[in-house]
Amino acid sequence: MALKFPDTPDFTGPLYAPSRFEGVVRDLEVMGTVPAELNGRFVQVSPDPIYPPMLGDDIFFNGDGAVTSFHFSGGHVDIQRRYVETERLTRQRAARRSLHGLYRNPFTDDPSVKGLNRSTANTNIVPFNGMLLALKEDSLPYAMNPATLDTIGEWDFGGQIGNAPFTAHPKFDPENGNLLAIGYEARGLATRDIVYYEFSADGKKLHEIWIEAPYASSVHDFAVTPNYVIIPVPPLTSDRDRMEKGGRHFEWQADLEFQYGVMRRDGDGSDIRWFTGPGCFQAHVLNAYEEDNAVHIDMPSADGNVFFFFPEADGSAPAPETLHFHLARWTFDLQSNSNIAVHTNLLDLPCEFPRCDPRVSGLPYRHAVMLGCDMSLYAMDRLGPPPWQFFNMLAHFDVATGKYEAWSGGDAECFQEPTFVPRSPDAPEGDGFVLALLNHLETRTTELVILEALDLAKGPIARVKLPFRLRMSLHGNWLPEATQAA
Ligand code: V55
Ligand code: FE
Repeated sequence: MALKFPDTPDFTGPLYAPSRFEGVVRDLEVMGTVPAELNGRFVQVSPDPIYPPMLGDDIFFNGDGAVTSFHFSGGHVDIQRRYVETERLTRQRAARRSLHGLYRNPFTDDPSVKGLNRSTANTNIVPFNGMLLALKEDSLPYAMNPATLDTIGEWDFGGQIGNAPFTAHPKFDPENGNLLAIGYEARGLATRDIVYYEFSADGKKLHEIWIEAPYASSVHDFAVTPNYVIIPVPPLTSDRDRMEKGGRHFEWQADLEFQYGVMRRDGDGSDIRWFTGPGCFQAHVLNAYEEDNAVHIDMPSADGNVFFFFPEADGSAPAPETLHFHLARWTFDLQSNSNIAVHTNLLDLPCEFPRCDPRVSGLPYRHAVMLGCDMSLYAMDRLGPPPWQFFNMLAHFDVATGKYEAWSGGDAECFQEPTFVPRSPDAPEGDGFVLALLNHLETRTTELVILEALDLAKGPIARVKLPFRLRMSLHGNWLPEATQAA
């Protein structure tokens, strides 16, 4: 029987051809020196389809979650890769084929998986209370063992929450390690309901707030400051009727404004205020903080729909190379009666996958690490147009001075999301290391590069060579040794 992935951009080439393997390699090759301070695990997750798509083609966001874990100890690095054993994957393995249809459209699934958990657990993986939580924003988390990557199972916090979807971008309160999360479409497909939760570091639910967004849309990320929760609602809407007719989960609606909900973190949601800004595209939050009677949120922003696979109703989407990106700050003045989100352009350069020092999450901050893109450094003549989500710069941005410093991995290379690791628990903000996967497009190989966050231009202090290529991934995190389960 033939088993073949499609010859489409989402399944071919040096960045998107599926990797699909699981395994362990001890003592990876290292060029340079892995800093002795790095003891722990760098864990990240990639959508990596295990079977060809049931409907002939599919989007990157619909692949099965494959977790890659780099274990650092005493300058040595081991790697382990395993799939999250979701219900979806278990069913596929038994049938030896894909059983799910369109991205987040259960009406297009094979009848044999009707009503089962659809999570791919493919978007982010975070440490929590001795476990890893593998996250997809349409479902509850899947818990995994951080040391073995064994899947423990769907995680509803020991029955403390219902079955509502759980964000792939939870936050940690740097004050106490509390886990802060939202779920959207929280009362069913395409509902406007959003739930906010706060859990203690040892797993007890401390607070729960329910609100309704102005419209049902993709709330991919959010922010929490000491007193406020900020919920960005983009003009990327969902519609149950469309799904029932076999259509897409999300559709870009160019006529809508961007909405930002701001509510007290200790309240019941009745105080929520909706601020509006121009209908731009924003997915990820760099950071947010309070200043006097205002709240700021900093987000990479584009002037049109980046997700061309969720086009407008007429099927249109701008060509990716025509979009203009910048780092936006949106300010919400809580004293004023105005509901306008006030815009500041922090950095007029393309950027995505932004990270701050986790110790200043929700607090005034200075240092940002992110990916950038400089097409003039890319060998277009040799390689042709770049793959989607092509970022060839690893960048540090000083929010206080506006200084931007970046390292290019080469003219045929691109990065996956960077992670910042503080040099030590009490090192100054921003003082530490940046870890990022670097894909070599021409040789189809992958390295993990390690740089000094405050001297990126110097290039890697260590390159960890992988004896295989890793597919493009989404998000990951650093787990210091001390936080790990026995
Ligand atoms: C994103 C990714 C997703 C998803 C929704 O990067 C939004 C944004 C990997 O899946 O389901
Ligand atoms: Fe994301």
